[in-house]
Amino acid sequence: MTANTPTTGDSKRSVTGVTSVTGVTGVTGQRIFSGIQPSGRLHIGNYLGAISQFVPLQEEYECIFGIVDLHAMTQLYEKDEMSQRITNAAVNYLACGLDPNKATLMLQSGVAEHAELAWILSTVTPLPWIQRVPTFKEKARHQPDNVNMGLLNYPVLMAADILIYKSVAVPVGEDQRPHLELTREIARAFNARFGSFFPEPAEIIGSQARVIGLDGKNRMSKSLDNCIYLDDEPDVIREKIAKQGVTDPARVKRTDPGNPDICNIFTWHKLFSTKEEQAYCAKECRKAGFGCLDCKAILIKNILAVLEPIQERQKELMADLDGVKEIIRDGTDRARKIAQETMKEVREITGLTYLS
Ligand code: AQP
Repeated sequence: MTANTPTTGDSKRSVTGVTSVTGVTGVTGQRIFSGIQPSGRLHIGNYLGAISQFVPLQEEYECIFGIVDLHAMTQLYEKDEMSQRITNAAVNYLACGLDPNKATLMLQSGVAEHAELAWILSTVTPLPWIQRVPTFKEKARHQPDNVNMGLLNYPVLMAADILIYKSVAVPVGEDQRPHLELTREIARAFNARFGSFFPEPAEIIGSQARVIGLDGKNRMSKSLDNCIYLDDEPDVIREKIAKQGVTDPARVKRTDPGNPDICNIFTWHKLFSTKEEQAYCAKECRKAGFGCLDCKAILIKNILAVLEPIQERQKELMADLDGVKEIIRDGTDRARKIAQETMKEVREITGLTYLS
């Protein structure tokens, strides 16, 4: 992505293992689901790794994009914060280009069938499959005082989010790959036990599937203090990048030549700057022709250029929060109808029909 192209275009997106999805245009009935948990404000990792992929997909597929608040409950939060976070996710989905006339934007807790299907899927999921998921181990490490059953069940609920819409593919960042693999395994286990029913969803992994945070080592993540948020003010972004943005650790003095290959700021240049700017920064860095702050100034300009139209749109949406809520309510109602149809079938094929 360069400063002039605020979304990842088709040419940059590489689609993994989904021949039925790549290059197919105007196909109806091919449904895609993806979600973002409102566990904090959305950041440029969520944008580059997920939302920027969603925007072109809504032109070709029947897309359902969720704000998956039940997932966010696996972390501690203040009750009054949840609505604010849901608003932030909804506003950012829309500000980044999701069109409610093309895609369905829904709230997970508004469709109770997600949790119902998750329970049924958990009964065909062997415990060792869940215990080996790397994200569970990572989360347990990050929140040792709150290793709850929800964390363990997270991938099963995610499988339900996807399968309840019989989705054929799921656009996600790299960290979600093990969850998608598990979703396919769970679909296979269900189909093996009750007969062929769920499609095995493919993953759509973009070219910017793992954006590293300001700390230069961890994936940018809401629960780590290493994010540029989509609604950070320009001055905040300038200060964060200037003060917290980790560069080549071996470049101590302005006169030391640097190595862009091990500099996270240079990794970000690859996401936001033109090829010419990248070449210029690499050259000046290697010969100590300029300092890290000069290099960062070019990056800051480009990040701000990408965020400017998004932030303008955020302001318009924030001025009409009733309108935003209506969009989510409509989308949730639409999603619920599909989910209820699926659950009716699931109840039939699993024998849960005694009262019907
Ligand atoms: N750093 C990232 N680079 C690329 N893609 C990313 N995604 C998240 N972080 C990055 C993708 O964004 C989508 C929504 O993710 P999520 O918010 O539901 O959950 P997450 O992956 O756990 O994101 P966070 O920020 O790390 O949240 P916390 O800290 O609450 O766990 C997914 O497609 C994800 O791949």
